[in-house]
Amino acid sequence: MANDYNAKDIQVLEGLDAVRMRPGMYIGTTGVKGLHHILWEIVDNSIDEAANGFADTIEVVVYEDGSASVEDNGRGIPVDMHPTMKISGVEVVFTQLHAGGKFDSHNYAHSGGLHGVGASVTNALSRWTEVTVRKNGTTYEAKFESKPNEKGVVKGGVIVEHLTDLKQKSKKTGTKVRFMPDDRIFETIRFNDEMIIKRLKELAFLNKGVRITFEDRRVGSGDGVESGKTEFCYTGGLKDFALYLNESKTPLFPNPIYFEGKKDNIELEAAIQYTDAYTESMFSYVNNIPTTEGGTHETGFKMGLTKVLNDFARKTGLLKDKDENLLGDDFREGMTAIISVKMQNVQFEGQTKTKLGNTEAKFACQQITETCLSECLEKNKSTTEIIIKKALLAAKVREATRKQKEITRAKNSIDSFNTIGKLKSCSGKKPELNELYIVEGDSAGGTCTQARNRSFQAILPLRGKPLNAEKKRIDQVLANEEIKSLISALGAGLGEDFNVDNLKYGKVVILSDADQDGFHIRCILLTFFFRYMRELINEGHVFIGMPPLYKISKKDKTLYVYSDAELDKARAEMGKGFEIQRYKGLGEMSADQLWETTLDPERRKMVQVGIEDAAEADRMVTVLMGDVVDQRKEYIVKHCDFDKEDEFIKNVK
Ligand code: TTJ
Repeated sequence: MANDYNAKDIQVLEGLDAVRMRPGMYIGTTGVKGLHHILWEIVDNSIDEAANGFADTIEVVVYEDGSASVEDNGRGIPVDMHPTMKISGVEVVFTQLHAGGKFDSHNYAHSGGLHGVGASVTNALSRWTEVTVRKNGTTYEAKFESKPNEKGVVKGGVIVEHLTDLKQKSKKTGTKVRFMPDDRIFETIRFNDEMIIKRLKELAFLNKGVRITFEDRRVGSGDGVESGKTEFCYTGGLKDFALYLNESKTPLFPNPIYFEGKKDNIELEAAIQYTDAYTESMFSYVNNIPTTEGGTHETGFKMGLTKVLNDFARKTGLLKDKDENLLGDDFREGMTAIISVKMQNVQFEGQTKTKLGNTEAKFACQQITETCLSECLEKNKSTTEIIIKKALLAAKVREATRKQKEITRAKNSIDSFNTIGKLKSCSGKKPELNELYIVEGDSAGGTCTQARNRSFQAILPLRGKPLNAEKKRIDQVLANEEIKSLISALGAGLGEDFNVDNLKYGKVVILSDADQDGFHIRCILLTFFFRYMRELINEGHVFIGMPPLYKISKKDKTLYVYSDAELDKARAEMGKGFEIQRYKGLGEMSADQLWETTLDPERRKMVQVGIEDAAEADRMVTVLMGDVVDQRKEYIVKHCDFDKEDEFIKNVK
């Protein structure tokens, strides 16, 4: 029983020095991501308490000194003595690795996967940690510090003040933890408002009714977020999440479908809304962790959805006896769906360990979806009809485009890739070492072809603009010559059929001019990859080539400058008497210069494209590439900071 939980239930496994020795093993990196990871470790505990119905408010604060705190109004961490360790429950939680009760399945229904290394990891990697617990009508406090011992070795998270009863009467209950990340461990200890807000908002969607607040008390924090308190609380949970994701799309019905159910100790919660879009936007979570690569829960949900909708289509006569069942793809065109699964013993697989592997989740999610979704659809006949009619149309188009696809596929297999369109192929036989440069225009393409190293660099010049995939259905996308040559050059198929294993190039580099047109082409290509070849981005194959903006030269010295922010630095470095040349386009460079500055792996600069947050990226692509102009303007004004680009521009070998 959850209420009998006390200090003796907390399992003990390991000491904290291991964490300081190898932080990467516990939090992945000591960069900005790792810094936030130790905050999420703390937040997760409060979320668990809320998910179990014992807390409804979580407050996160970043202070002037750079420390952060998390406070909830739950039952408070146990304060009684641990029977064998002779320290309080609080001290066990913060000084023993893996302690926290989360790993003891009878107390908490769910255990974290990626997170869930425990609050002790946060303590180990902090300069100091202060814990305040309110319960039993009083207030308790404990303090920990990381500092050098007699031998000069820094010991992490050492108890400096045992849990003490402050004898402050309090009717409230709850836990507050404030910690100062250790700058001897992390590359940066500056918390990022934008990252925190993004995750807290997501957690608020995933845990309906929980009020989560954030306050940055640093002066002029300048993270692009206005100061003051931000509050998230969504009584609709995933339903509100779906509405949020579809804000700049056109929904086909106002009220998202929502259901939750449980089977074999696996809980599934789902929200579904359809829009007039042509692509599918599906997001899944397991124990509040995003599963970007999908997995068994998604598969089960999709199978259930397809089955239920096909059954309804037959029952209502929209599908006749002679007709074949519609495909899952047909039912998912224009679908925005979020599913959230809570379960134990999660196993993550895949390239980035964000794919659920548990086979039992497939069956459970399929069953729950079949039962609950058919109930929802039964109650909302008009919504059901809208969905099925949209799917019927999608199937019709699919049939019509099948031929088109076949042509593309045939082209893929017949043409050896040095004869496709305008592609200037390379001679290397190892795809992973080969690079495809997508270049704007025939003239720049020609210079690149002269400049490149033929053994591993292929050039694909694009004539004019490729098509904006956001505004078109797949058949129209496929009819576009530029896109067709791109698909066949990459050789890995498209959409559902995309298979990254068949990719002919390890790096796909977009090389366009640093002007309006060039940016537009870059956006169009990224949108296409995002909608139809997402794995290409997820697995890190996509890069943006960075030709220099300026050449600064003196008699004996030449500097190439890749951003406006860098220009002042370069000027200072040159001293007096230099010449600046601004490159307006790739076409202005000679083949030699292009090789030196942009193509040579030893010297070139590129930006690797990644997707941090697929849900947010989806919204953003719709805002930026879709039809609603006002929203786009607002977004660009709010979010564009071109100086920031600098930190992403790196040499990539
Ligand atoms: C466990 O069962 C007895 C009553 O308290 C339960 C518990 O530990 N609740 C709890 C822990 N609520 N909040 C926390 C918590 C909050 C923060 C901010 C940090 C940590 C490590 C735990």
